[in-house]
Amino acid sequence: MSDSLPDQTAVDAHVASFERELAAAASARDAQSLRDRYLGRKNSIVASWMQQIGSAPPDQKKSIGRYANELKQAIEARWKQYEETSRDAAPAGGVDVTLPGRQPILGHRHPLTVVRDRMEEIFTRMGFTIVEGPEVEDEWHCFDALNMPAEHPARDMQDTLYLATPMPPFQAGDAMRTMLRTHTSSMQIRYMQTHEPPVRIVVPGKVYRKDDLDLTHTPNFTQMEGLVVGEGVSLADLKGTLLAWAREMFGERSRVRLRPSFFPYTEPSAEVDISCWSCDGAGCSMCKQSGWIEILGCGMVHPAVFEAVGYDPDKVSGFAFGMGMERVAMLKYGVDDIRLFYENDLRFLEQFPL
Ligand code: 2NL
Repeated sequence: MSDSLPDQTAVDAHVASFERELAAAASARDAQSLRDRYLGRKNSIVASWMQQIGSAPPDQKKSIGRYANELKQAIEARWKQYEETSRDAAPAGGVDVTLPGRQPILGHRHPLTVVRDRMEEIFTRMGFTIVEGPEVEDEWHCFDALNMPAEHPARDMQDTLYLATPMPPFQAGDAMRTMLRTHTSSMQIRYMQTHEPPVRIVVPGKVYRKDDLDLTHTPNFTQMEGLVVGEGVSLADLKGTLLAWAREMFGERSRVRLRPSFFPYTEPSAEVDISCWSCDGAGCSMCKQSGWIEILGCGMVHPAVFEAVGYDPDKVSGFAFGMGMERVAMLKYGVDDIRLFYENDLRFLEQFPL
């Protein structure tokens, strides 16, 4: 058709076929080469019409020039329209620099980190210092200093993960074995060895026990223990501290109750229940109709522990408590399987607050 004589019929026919082909273009690249076939500087239909002006008889030059310009403007107008609509539709293979940037996928705190951060915030406001310590320990800091003598069942190979390679200063064959700490209490011992009372610390961190996996056990879990030592520190201080924590963590209507229990490192010892935040103590499926939820263990520091670290049990007293943060997170968020915290499944992890 580029050979046909430029006239109104030829202009209309070219515009119509340009429109048809442009509508059928499969990609931005196809559309661009179509445009070049009609409007390009060389070998295009418009270019060949422009060339014909030069070789045409003088009386036809003007009308050929008019039709060539009319064709050029009509194709340009349709091309401009196409560019404007395809910008909104983001053509395949095209990059539109005017579009807003892609939202990067932001990371997300792990639910155990959410709970730990909240706990640290609460205890910091109550005047506690956050202390961390080694996960690889010796038996003295983990057991002996905590009033757990050699024959204590927790020291059994069945329950504790011992390391084959002793850490300095211990040597192979020494009575003192190297182990993964079974609670963070070993760090409270280290802290008392290096600090005089008063003491007010919380120690969060990973602990290890030789447990098999099930709904409520993993071989490592995250603990937070607290320790307060000073002159005249009482059981009332312990209960008041835990009540203040519970009201921050589970709501201001929370009440706490202590039930007698046993730990070698505290005397007296207690299990702590919090009034059910789901039914406010009336009884529901969450608290198994009891109105109370067991959450942690605590007690007054045993005099033997003070003697081990060089404190005088006649001068100072103190309380301690410990809890599993997985348990706190499971209760707070209604998670029924502890293993979910360690499987790194995004469908689980993305359900928690940022
Ligand atoms: C629990 C119970 C507890 C302690 C931890 C402690 C530490 C020192 C002295 C005395 Cl240095 N006690 N810690 C006391 C009572 C309970 O933890 O259920 N933990 C997961």
